Amino acid sequence: MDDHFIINIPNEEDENKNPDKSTSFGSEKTNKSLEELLKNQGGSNDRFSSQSVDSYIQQVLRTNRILALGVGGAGSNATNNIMARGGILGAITVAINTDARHLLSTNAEQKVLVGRELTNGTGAGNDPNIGRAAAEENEEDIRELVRGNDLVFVACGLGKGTGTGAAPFIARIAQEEGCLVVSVCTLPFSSEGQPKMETALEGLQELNEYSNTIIVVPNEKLLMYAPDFTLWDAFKLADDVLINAVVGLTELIVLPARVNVDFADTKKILRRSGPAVIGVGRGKGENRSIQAITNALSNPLLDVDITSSTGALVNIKANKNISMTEVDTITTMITDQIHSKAEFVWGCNIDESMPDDELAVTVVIAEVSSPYLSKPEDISIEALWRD
Ligand SMILES: Nc1nc2c(ncn2[C@@H]2O[C@H](COP(=O)(O)OP(=O)(O)OP(=O)(O)O)[C@@H](O)[C@H]2O)c(=O)[nH]1
Ligand SMILES: [Mg+2]
Repeated sequence: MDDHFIINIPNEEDENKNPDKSTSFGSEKTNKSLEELLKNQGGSNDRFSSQSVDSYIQQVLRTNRILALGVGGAGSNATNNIMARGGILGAITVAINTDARHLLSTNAEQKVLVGRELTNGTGAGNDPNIGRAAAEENEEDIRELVRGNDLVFVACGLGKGTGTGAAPFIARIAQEEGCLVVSVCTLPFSSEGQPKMETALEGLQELNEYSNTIIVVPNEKLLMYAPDFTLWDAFKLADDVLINAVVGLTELIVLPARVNVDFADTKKILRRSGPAVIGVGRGKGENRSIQAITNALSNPLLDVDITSSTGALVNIKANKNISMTEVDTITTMITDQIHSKAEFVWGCNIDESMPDDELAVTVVIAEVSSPYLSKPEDISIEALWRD
């Protein structure tokens, strides 16, 4: 995945547009304050703090004004996994949690401990009301964090306290601050019990309300996909989907393209409210275009009906040898499947580092119908887990 990342040198104008926030939310200083908190719970009155992780990378990240927020335990783990792959050059990762111990072990570039007064750094204890109240306690910090960003990803696992309660509140604040909000969330395994799924579905409705676009990853589907996986492997697979959504969309915006999908195009599609799917696929050899788009569209985790979609974005990445016929094959395979009047934007990155015979496709299909976002009274949890 490394070849997906590029470095943009920020210019002065961009610098001014997005002042350095590393002094407020940087990981290193936050870690120190978390350590103090854990040593002496409630003792110090330090707020979350800051330090630059790497000034050059921070500059790069500031240029694009994209934040990837991981909320709660699962969300923070997703930011860890992003960092383990080298981060996303184009977005800043931020972990937000009520759980000080977990936050301390997180490698996100910035961190925010929320609800310190309320929970004293001990987590939201499965209660979304505590999660929401914790985020409310730090409303001004959250506003400061998101202000001036164009696009904010909100990633979380729904079903417990912090992610379920705090993520919708954070999404609302980001929208109020004028950011485009794309949420990516998981739903619990059936083995976690029906009450968790009920909590998750309530949180999902609320999160959807404050997100321009929402991508739902149903954990239970992972087991159908890979029944012999350990829990750890299954979580990692869900994390991959979360990460692909964040990285894939960031790339669509920040990679320089021969035929450019710019942020305005992306916004036009993502501004629509509702569930979306994102697929990433690669192809090799003679049929690389068909292979790449088939792989991108056939991820079993992205379990929704796309025929009613009214907007799609596709970004194609290949070496200079890509032909017009290949572009046509890819775009036609998408437009054939979505609504005939759908708005459709495609772009093409010429990437010299791609092997000659390979091609990669990222596709975002907006406004799809999702069974998880039906009216609550029409949802049967058993059917969702069974089907
Ligand atoms: N993909 C993925 N899902 C996870 C992971 N950890 C937990 N989950 C899922 O996310 C849901 C919420 O768990 P957490 O994120 O740990 O909960 P939280 O938001 O921190 O809430 P509290 O701990 O109650 O404050 C769980 O019910 C699981 O379904 C993870 O590492 N990866
Ligand atoms: Mg937690």
